[in-house]
Amino acid sequence: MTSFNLPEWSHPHRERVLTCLRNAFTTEESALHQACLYPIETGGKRIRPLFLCAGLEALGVHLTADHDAYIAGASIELIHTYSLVHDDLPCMDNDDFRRGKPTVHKQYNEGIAVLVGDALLTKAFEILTSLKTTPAQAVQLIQLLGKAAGSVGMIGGQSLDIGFEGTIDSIERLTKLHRRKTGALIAVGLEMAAVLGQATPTQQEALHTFGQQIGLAFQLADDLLDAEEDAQEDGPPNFTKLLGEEGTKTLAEQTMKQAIDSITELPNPSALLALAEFTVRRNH
Ligand code: GRG
Repeated sequence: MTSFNLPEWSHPHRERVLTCLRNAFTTEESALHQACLYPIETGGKRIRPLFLCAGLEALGVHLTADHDAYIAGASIELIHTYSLVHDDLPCMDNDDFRRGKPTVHKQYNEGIAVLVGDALLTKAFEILTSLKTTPAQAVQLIQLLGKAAGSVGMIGGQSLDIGFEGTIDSIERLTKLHRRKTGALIAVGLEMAAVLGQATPTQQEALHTFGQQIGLAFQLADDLLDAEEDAQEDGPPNFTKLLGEEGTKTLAEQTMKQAIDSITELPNPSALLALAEFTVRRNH
């Protein structure tokens, strides 16, 4: 276990990302913007932007308060937030509460929840056009986010999850599902860090491997947290149903170790290592 103080390290990064998220919806006062701020203000771990920040630090980049990392991190968090808003809708998971508060369609109504999700999604790409980086790098980031959020990323994973591509009856198919549904949006932070931090090809490869493995490890840990609840459901299989709790725990630790092993040679990997451990051993 590392002695790195993750809460202390995270605090300023989370605050700066939150400022970018708020700025995105305070340009004009409207009822819709108020509704968009509702799921933003209910919090969450902001782990996806934190991976981006830690990835940049791993490359030796010092993050000043106005660094592009925060807008790029906010763009990932906007996609994540929209996915939760839409996933909670009655036509998907039909959840009444998220983070201890009424879901957006309960607080407002279903139509507004669809619009809030759409507005968060489109805002993610809009804010990426305001980066200080070169246009070529901005285009690269937009492309990475589009791929991670879309049909070969998060949405592709959701399509597998709701059974649109056939039954999920093996570890291979379940792994593919989660690499897309959950992993892609975590991995993209590391890919963005490589672009913003002008990583060498070797460093790019290290961050890519780390992102792939930690994205999967995040979902393995999530399945373990949900194991009790899921055991009673008839829903689609998950890792604990296919591998058992001990098997899932072992795979999560192995996957985390593969992630960690890939980045130890980077100039300053401490925050990334601490985030990797938190990802797998968290209790929320
Ligand atoms: C667009 C409808 C639609 C679905 C896309 C990502 C997704 C598919 C749905 C969201 C629901 C879900 C259970 C996703 C799995 C990933 C996951 C564990 C999300 C929770 O992420 P955390 O733990 O949440 O980072 P916080 O609350 O901390 O932000």
